[in-house]
Amino acid sequence: MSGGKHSVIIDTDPGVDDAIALLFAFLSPNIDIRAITLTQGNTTIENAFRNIKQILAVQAAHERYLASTAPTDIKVAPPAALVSRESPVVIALGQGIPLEGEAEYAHHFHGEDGLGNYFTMNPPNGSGDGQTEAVSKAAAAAGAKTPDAGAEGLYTVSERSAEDEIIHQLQSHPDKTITILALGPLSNVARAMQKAPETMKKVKHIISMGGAINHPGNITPVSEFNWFADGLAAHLVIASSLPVRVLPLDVTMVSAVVESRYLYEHVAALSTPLSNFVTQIIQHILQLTERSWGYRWLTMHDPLTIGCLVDNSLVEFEPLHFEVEPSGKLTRGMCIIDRRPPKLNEPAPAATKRKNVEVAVRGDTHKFLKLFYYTLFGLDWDTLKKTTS
Ligand SMILES: [Ca+2]
Repeated sequence: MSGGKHSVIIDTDPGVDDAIALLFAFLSPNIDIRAITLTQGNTTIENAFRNIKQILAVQAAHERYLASTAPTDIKVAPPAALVSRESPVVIALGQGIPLEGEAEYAHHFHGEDGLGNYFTMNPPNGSGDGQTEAVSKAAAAAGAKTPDAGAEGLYTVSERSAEDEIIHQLQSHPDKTITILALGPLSNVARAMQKAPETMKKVKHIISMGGAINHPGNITPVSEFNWFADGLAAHLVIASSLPVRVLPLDVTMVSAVVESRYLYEHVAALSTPLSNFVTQIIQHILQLTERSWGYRWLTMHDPLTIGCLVDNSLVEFEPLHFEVEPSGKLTRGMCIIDRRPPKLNEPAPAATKRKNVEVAVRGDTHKFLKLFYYTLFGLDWDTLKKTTS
């Protein structure tokens, strides 16, 4: 594990794997969430707001469940990160549009609500904050005093926009102590850069899940979704002089693959508020991948992005100079790498360029799965492997 606590702003477009990543972050003792900033991406900004409230409600119900359960019932007792926080989580809303052009969504993949059609399976109970029966029941079963409280009291909505909240957080903390974990399109981060370039220099790292270096794209032949969805924002962030780390598809598609048979055989059996939620939100994607490609896997792009901070030995980064195409007709969001050989009597092009962007080149799959199953579900990956049919 890396030493000490990491103070983070999570910029997210929740999103099925974002939802799992957020729960993973809440349950990781060395992650301290200073703010959650919402962006359009997998879904609309309105859905993103509804989804984050649901995710917080699930986490709260899960913590109540853990508090009310005998320690032998579930093997891990993570810190009550959310319910016992001194102050509610700050949520700030982004503008809901990319820097240029129309918003791109991924409803075909993440469901119409962005959470795998969770709200169709669990209609809101009319409390007005998107709270669902499923969470109310789970909270009540766990002995919550106010099971219908939902996510209320767990968060405050910032009066600032997402980009202003990012700037505010950086201004209110010492230099190089805040990391931005960017799990969606980089619209909010780029807007903060445009608005307050000097303040943004206080950031410790911007870690962006995005891009495809040598891997095929997942939205166009050459582009990964987040960087395609706001090509200009990705271009500006990568071209900036800020310390940026990137987790491209090259690593997430290899090192963060979770097979559904483990989830359904072992995780579903736990029947905790958290395991019920996770096994429901993944159904839509699994049906889709099985129908289209014949397999039932999930790629945990965003959880791996949290994981690389939780345990700094999980992912290996190397410097790479490249640019992101901001607006090309066929190539928006593509990573442009200068692979030309050196000219005669001149240093290689790459050697003459700035290298402050580090790109993930390898991930430790076994370590990730160990951390993933243990943190979220208190399960041991090595035991699961041996006992799954
Ligand atoms: Ca995401």
